[in-house]
Amino acid sequence: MNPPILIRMKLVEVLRRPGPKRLFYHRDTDGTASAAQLLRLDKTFRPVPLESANLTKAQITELTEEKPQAVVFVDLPVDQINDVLQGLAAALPETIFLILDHHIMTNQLTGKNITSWNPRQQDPEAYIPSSAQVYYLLKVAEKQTVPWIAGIGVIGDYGHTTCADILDDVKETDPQLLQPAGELADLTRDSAFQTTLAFGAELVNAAITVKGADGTEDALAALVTAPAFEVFVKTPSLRAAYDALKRELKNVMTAAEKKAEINEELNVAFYPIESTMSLAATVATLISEKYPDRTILIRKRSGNGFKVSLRNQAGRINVGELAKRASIDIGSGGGHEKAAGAFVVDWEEFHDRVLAFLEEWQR
Ligand SMILES: [Mn+2]
Repeated sequence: MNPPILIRMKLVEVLRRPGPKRLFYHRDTDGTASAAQLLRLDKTFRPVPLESANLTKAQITELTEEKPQAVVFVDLPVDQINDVLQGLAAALPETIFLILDHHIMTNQLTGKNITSWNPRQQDPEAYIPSSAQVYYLLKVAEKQTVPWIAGIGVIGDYGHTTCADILDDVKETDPQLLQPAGELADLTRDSAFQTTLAFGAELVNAAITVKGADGTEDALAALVTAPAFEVFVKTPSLRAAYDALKRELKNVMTAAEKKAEINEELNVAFYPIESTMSLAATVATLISEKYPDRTILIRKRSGNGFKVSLRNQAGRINVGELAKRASIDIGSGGGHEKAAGAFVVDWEEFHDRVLAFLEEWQR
C-alpha cells in the first residue's frame, strides 16, 4: 500500500514542528498501536485517548488556549464532528490538523489547515486499520518503523488478511512472533490469531477492557518504551489485566450459558450478561465462534436500557440490518453484516421484533 504523497509530506511537516502537539487516539488496540508508533518518533505529542470522535467542551477550550503546533487524530471518525473541527481549525489558523482514519465516512474533511486520509476515499471497500496507515506513512517517509507494533494494531482490528504485508514485515524482523503462542494465547480466537504477536494484541485489549482509560495509557506507555516485543509482553500491569479479564470472562460465559434462551427453529440465542467490564462484544464473538451458524445476541444493562451485541459468524443473517431495523423508535443499532450492536430502552420489544424478522427472513 502506497499512502498519498501529500499525506506523507504533511506528516513529515508535523514531525518537524517543535511542539506542543496533541495526539487524539481511539481507545482500542488499533488506536493505541497507531499512537504508539507516532510517539516513539516524537515525544512532543501529548496523547489523549478518546472513546469516540467527540471532544468535550473542556478539551476544545484547552486546545484553543494552548494553540498547539499540530493536532493529530488517529483511528477516530472525526468527519462525524466536522462542524467542531471546522470551528477549531478557524480558531487556530496556525495549527496543522491531520486526521488518519479508516472508519466509514459520512463527511469529506476539507479546510486550509486540515489534511485527512481515509483509505476508503480511494477504495470504498478498503480495510486498512489506522495502525497500518501510520506504518505505511512512516515506512515511505524513511523513518524507523516497528512492524510488531503495527502488527498488534492490525490484529486488534481484524485486518490481518487485508494488511498481510505488515505481518510479512514482522516475519522478517521478528519471525518468532508468528509462531503459535501455545498456552499463552488461550484467549485468542481463530487460528489466525493464535500467534505470539496476537497475544500482544490481547494484552493491549485486556488493559483497555479491564482498566479503561488508565489501562489504555498503561498499554500505550509499554508500547512506546519497550525496546522489543519480548520486553513489552512482560509488563506487569498488562499481565495482571489479562489474568483479570480471563477470570471475568470465564465467570460471565458460564453464567450466560446457564441463562441462555435458545430458539432452535429460528437458530437464534439470547444471552444476558452481567459484568462491570465492557465485555459484551468479546463474549458475543467467543459464543458466535462456537456456533458460527447461529444468530447470537448478548445483552447487558446500561443506563436506562440495554446494550446489545449481535453476531452471525457464517453471514447467514445480516445482523447489521437486523440491529438497525429491530431498534427503530426504541433506540439505535447497526454495524457490519456479521457483527453489529444496538442500544435499546425496551428489551422485550426488541427481542420480539428480532424473532419476527428472523421468521420473516426464513420464509
Ligand atoms: Mn481502527
